[in-house]
Amino acid sequence: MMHFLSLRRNLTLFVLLLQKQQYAIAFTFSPLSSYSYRGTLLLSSSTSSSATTRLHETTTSSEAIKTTTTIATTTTAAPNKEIDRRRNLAIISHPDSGKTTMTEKLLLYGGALQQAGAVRQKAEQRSTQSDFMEMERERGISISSTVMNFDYEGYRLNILDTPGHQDFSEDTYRALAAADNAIMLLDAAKGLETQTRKLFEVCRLRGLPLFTFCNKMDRPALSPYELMDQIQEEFELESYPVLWPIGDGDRFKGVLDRLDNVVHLYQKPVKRGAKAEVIKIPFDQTDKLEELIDDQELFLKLVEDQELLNELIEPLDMDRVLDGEQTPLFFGSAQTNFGVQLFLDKFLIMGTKPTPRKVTTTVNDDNNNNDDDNDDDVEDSSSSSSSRSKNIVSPTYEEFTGFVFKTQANLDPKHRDRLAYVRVVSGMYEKGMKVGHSRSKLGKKYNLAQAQALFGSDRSSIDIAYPGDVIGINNPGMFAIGDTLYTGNDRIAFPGIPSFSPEKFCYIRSPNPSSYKSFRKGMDQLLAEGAVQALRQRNDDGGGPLMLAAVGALQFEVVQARLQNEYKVESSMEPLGYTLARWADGGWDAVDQANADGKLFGIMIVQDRWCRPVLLFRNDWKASSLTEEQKQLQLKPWSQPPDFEQ
Ligand SMILES: Nc1nc2c(ncn2[C@@H]2O[C@H](COP(=O)(O)OP(=O)(O)OP(=O)(O)O)[C@@H](O)[C@H]2O)c(=O)[nH]1
Ligand SMILES: [Mg+2]
Repeated sequence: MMHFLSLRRNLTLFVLLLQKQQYAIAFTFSPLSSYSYRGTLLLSSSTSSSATTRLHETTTSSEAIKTTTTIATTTTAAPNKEIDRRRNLAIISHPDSGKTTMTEKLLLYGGALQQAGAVRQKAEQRSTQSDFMEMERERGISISSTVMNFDYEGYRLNILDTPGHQDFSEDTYRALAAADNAIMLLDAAKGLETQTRKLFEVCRLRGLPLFTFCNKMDRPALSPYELMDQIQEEFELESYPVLWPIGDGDRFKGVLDRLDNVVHLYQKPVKRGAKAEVIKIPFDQTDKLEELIDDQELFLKLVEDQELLNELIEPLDMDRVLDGEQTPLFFGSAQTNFGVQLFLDKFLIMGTKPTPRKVTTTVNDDNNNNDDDNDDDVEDSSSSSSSRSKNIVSPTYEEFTGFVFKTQANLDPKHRDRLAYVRVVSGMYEKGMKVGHSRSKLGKKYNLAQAQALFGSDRSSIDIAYPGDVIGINNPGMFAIGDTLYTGNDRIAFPGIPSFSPEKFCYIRSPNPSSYKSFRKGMDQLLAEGAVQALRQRNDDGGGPLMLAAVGALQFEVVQARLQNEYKVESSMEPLGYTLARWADGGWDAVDQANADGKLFGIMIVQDRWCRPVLLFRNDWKASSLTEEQKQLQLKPWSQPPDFEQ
């Protein structure tokens, strides 16, 4: 109970922070094919224009955004056709709902894999592309988010498979920062679960259009109506069933595609990891359909359901999907491949292309600060050449901009390299380009010698990348989560990616002095990745005991396992009885004063990596009363790295 409450609290804090950052919620649509439903044109190019009109409204509704500056550039914008064909998708859910399995099947149907691997492998079966860490394979859970880029049917997809476990929520939230669309997987037997609820809140705050896939229909499932009710009641989100299931468990026969009015009946794949055999039949060929379904009860139920849904369900309206009022709903079974390809094909058409992003800071590198008097209003950031306002960067902005949302070492243990995952927001990445860095001194440039397309732990070199892409770049150490990279004269910073407030604390030591150097190297790397946070005693410049802080205890286990596997060092941990951290934004003077007044009795005073004061508490009550009584401490539950290097 305690744990649940503290997780709720953590989420609430995160939500507040997101609200504070006011992420841009603005979308663009590419022209869509015209599905019709009961005479209503649902996904037509008129949807496209209304979506862009709304973008205009969004961008001009805020005073801050009204003032814009068009800047002279020498570089070229990304071609519209490249932006239009990009789709990226984060897969989220409660643990074990099948995200990694779904990702693997999307790769299979997307033609990126010949044979799908399994999360828990049986003899001779290959493992999945996204769970490649040793600990992930051993435990059958995802620990870290993974990116997979591939081309399919003329589209370029970037899929982000995220961990479901609450202890790794920070990593999942970072991946969501890089996504333009999200798919929420539900275990059809369980419906909405704790972690689904939390992740849904984050998607809503980030304004991500949400697709829903009820998975594991090959097992006994809740009724589809009940699943729709849960989504409606808890999320105030109306579902539009795009695929409707025919039976469940052993009697799961297939799905009705309600947009095309075609039934897809599946056979289990003969070969492990291969695609499923499918028979397609138009819904109105009733005699044939009845014969093929070969189950009188299921056939009659399907006919009844189809009529009922057509009568009761509002038409699919992509504007409402963008507004978080409606979710396209799918049913299937990732493990047996049912419904996966249908989802993929529909998503390419319905998903949004790369969206504009809000900028929190811009500084002109030439000290030629932008003059608001010269400003022009943004017309339509998606198509106009004036594609950067002071506060919004559109994919069509001429300069390259992107942000780091994840860093990871030892993706390839042989090379021991460090990679920063960059989401490209605008312009083009070109091999060897020089970029500015949001936290570095003005005018300092870094050479991006070689970027990589990512495919789990596999990589391939690329010379060019476009908005929407997630690329890996070599990280000599200075690129951290939340950093912005850019070309052009204006220094740009996208909103930082906040850390969570830690609730577990321990000391970590190297028991073996001879391996201390490797221990230190491994720890430095894992801290740079944000696998855990580090705290130290005040004024400790690195020689004293190292304290780790995490959202969940599993993060500590991952640190120990990775030190062992990747750096070959033992480590010992000593848990600490603190349960809450507060950053004292009032600074050291305020902390010293409160301490001198005897107000910090029983509270541990430490510093974070930027030497800022942090107080550790044993209970919520003490933290709340101190926050109230000692306002000059300005206690805050999270840390945000400073925007620019001091
Ligand atoms: N019966 C059935 N099992 C499935 C299906 N999809 C996934 N599974 C199984 O469910 C278990 C969890 O699947 P994963 O793909 O690892 O789930 P996940 O959501 O990625 O889990 P985490 O990343 O750890 O949160 C595995 O044993 C899968 O084989 C399905 O459609 N039907
Ligand atoms: Mg997984």
